[in-house]
Amino acid sequence: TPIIRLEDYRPSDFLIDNVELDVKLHPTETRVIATLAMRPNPEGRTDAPLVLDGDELNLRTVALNGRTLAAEEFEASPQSLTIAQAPRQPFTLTIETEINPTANTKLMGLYRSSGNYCTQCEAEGFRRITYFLDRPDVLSVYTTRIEAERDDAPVLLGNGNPVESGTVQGSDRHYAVWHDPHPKPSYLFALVGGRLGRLSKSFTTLSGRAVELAIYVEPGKEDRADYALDALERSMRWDERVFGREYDLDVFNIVAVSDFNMGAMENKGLNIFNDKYVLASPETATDMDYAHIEAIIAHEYFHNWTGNRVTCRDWFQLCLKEGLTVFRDQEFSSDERSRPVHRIAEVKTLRARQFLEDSGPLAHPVRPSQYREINNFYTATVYEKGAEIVRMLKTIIGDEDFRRGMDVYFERCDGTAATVEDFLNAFADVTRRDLSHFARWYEQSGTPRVKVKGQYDSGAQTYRLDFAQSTPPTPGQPKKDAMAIPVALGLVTHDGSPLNATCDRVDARGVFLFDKPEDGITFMGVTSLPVPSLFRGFSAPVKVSLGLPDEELLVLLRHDTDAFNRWQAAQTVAMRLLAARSTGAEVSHAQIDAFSAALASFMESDAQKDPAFAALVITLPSEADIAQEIGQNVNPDAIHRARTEMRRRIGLSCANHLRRFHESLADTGRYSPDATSAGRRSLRNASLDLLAAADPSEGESLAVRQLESASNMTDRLASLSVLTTLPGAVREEALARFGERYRNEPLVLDKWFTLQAAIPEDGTLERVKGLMQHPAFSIANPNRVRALIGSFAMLNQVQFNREDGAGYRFLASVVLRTDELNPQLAARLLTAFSTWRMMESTRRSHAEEALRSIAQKPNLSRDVGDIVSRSLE
Ligand code: DPP
Ligand code: ZN
Repeated sequence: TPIIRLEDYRPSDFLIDNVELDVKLHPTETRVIATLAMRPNPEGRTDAPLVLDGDELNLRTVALNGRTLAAEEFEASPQSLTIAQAPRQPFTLTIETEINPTANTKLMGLYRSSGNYCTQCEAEGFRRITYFLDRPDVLSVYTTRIEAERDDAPVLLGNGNPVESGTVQGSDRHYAVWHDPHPKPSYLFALVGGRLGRLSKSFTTLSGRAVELAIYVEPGKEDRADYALDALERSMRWDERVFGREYDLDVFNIVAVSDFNMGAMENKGLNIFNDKYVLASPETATDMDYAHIEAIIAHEYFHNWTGNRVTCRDWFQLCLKEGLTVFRDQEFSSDERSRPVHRIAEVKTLRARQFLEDSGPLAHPVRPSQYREINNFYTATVYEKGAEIVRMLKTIIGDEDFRRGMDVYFERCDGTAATVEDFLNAFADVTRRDLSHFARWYEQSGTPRVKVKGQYDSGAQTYRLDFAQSTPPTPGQPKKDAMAIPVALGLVTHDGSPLNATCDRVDARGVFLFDKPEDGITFMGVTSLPVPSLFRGFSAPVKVSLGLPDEELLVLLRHDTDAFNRWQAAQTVAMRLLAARSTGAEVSHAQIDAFSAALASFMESDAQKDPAFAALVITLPSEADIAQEIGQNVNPDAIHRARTEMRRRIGLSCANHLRRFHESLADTGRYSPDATSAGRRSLRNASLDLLAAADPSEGESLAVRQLESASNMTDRLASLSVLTTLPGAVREEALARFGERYRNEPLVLDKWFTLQAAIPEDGTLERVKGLMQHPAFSIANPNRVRALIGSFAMLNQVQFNREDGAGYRFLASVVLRTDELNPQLAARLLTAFSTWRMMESTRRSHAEEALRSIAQKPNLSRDVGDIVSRSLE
């Protein structure tokens, strides 16, 4: 397959100013008539043929300025439509295609989900509806007429505002016409037709525009959309308040569908969501589900300005909208919830997904320079590291200049398809700073390592910090440059008393900009030996090594003013102990006891003040995190044993605190998804987990009692999760009853699939295969596949990475099967292999064999072909 390169970008030779679509919906023979008002692009080539993109299309007729073209006047295949002699002045092209939504299992373009019609066009799905210049720098005004059988699809939705609807004379069909006045790229097109329930609310924007907000769901589930609707309203207010951005249409519609490749999609005025990120009730959704719904509703809404009003020139600029919009949704969630707790959650995700990606064969820059399949670049690097870059920019230039730069960016780029350069230029102009060095964050892949050494001079009362940075090689980038790394830092005294130290290299906001391979800074007026608190709030996406002994790090847990670094200190000490234990290094009981004692004293003094934070502090790094820290010759069994043993030790030495939390934070019967209530539940359930590790029989009886009495899904699922760590009849019976109770709730059964797929025992692979036969499982539904197979491969370190290779062979077979139906889904599953090179040699060779067995198959999709070949490179 060809490689597409950023350096080869050139503007489109033609433009499409106006699009009129006439879509006659039919389960297997949908007719689409596209009338395109086109003209040559003044910035394009003057002699170029007109080449429109297609994908699996069936062309019926094509007409130029109203005249039907004869067969020799164009060239058509399912993949393209070429007119060699296109006019050099404005012209109208009318194209009729026929498509089969029922046969569309790729879930790209127009397809059916639970009997409803819906679309997904990002990145290149519009070309599966009609031939088009399917690239984000071609912006058009769309008018869409949708027609369907009234009984089959009573609800008909399109982008923009509704303009007309009615009955088709003499038939049982009806139609609706939608007009979107905002020029947009084709990837933001959407339509929906189906039988849907509706929940709505009126909203008035800051400047007084009346907007009707509506969420469409499976009929009967309207009451499960109220939290999403509330989150939408809060997002709209927040964007007005924090970024000065208002909504710009008369309606804002969200539709929840059950078959969806992504989380959600920001189509103009018509967001389409995976129902997992809309539907919630205390009985069916956990606190984490509520938090995700809030974040994703906000994310897609925020795209209206960062993505839609200002879109991307080409797909290399994906981070321009995604990184920025993730940053915006993170800020929203931080304002709506607890900022430090949310920051820790963000960083946990970043490390688990992006650092992992950056250290393996799929590492790529935030703005890639080449791709074979763009669907494979909707990654943690583009999204999460992309957001970290925006955050660093804000840290470096300060809040006020950041807001001014954003205003300039919106003002300059509104209505255009922009680039990362356009974005950075707005900030460079506002601050008169040269941001060219900072821009390297977009180009250079890999996670920088920062080594820090501290030295105290008690005579001079100075404290010196020496920094050195390096970035390991990544695919295509053997040599790395030094990055511009903002280090937010401070010094902490051993007893927590304040210190009036100063350093002229640290700005008023407490930030040192470390932008050379090596540098050092000196604090003056340091009256006692301090502990440095570095990268406060995780001010840069780097890995830090600082040779402080455990007891000094634990000073930070006690006394740092920065909550992130308090948590980080505990994690660092835990990680040292876990990595050492996992690799057979000597760890004294005294070391573990000292750590447990520090946790116990933290629980004593702090846990009640902020239970959500406390829950994070007492939760050990995951097995996958430990594997990443070890980085080579990984034995997942040894990691599992080490972590289980450490949980047991902490559970034993902190049992009294843990029991107290579990009792005092008990379910009140009145569920509220707010962050404070959720935090209490998370501490309660983290306590239960450690108690069960320390004393399985006590844990089992507590968990069974909680499972039976829980009044909400969070507590119920947490207790079932604890039970899955305790083999035996009680667990099996609890699982069976849960499965029976929720047999008609697919989203709840997904959680049940996930828990079972994650059981770290030898029988799990057979269990997973058995669950694939469960009536609720479907290989064609992405949520089901991710819940069962994805969880097995991504969460179950010991069983996916079985020493006999059976886990790898199983995943390979599912990938091949899925690839025939849904390549995007298959490629996503396949990324579970990205850790294979860090395994010990037996596992490594089994994994390589499994990957080669995939690579050898003929007719792989471009999605899977790309991931498998990069994984083996
Ligand atoms: N739907 C995906 C997102 O919002 C891609 N745009 O991130
Ligand atoms: Zn997005």
